[in-house]
Amino acid sequence: MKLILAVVNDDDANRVLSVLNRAGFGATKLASTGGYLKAGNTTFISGVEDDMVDQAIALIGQNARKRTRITHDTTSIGAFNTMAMPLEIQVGGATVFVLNVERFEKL
Ligand code: 2BA
Repeated sequence: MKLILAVVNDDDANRVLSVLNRAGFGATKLASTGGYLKAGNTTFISGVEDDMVDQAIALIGQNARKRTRITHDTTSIGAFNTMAMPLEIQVGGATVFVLNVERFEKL
């Protein structure tokens, strides 16, 4: 068994959860915050059998869109001045980790 951790945009979270559930995958939805943008996102935890991992990842990928965000990076000018420079970054569709599960119990 594997544990999938998938970080997706909040706007895609309900659609991702629906397709996972419809396909028979159990999932837990957690509210999370991206460390870089410091904006809300959603992290799914899903325990899946080894031979189902690719299907779960495909469903997540098909339902999580890439987005462009503008952030403001602070740049130093000389010793004292700083100014916020607009910076375009691409976020998502999904950041996915797959971990081995040593033991799985429902008690
Ligand atoms: P954030 O950390 O808020 O990152 C949002 C987007 O900002 C990232 O999109 C990436 O395009 C950009 N970014 C992140 N760190 C950067 C940096 N040091 N310099 C320049 N740009 C940077 P994604 O890569 O699609 O990541 C989306 C979210 O997935 C992240 O939100 C974070 O919550 C999670 N994530 C991404 N990589 C991760 C990792 N290695 N470990 C844990 N969580 C991760």
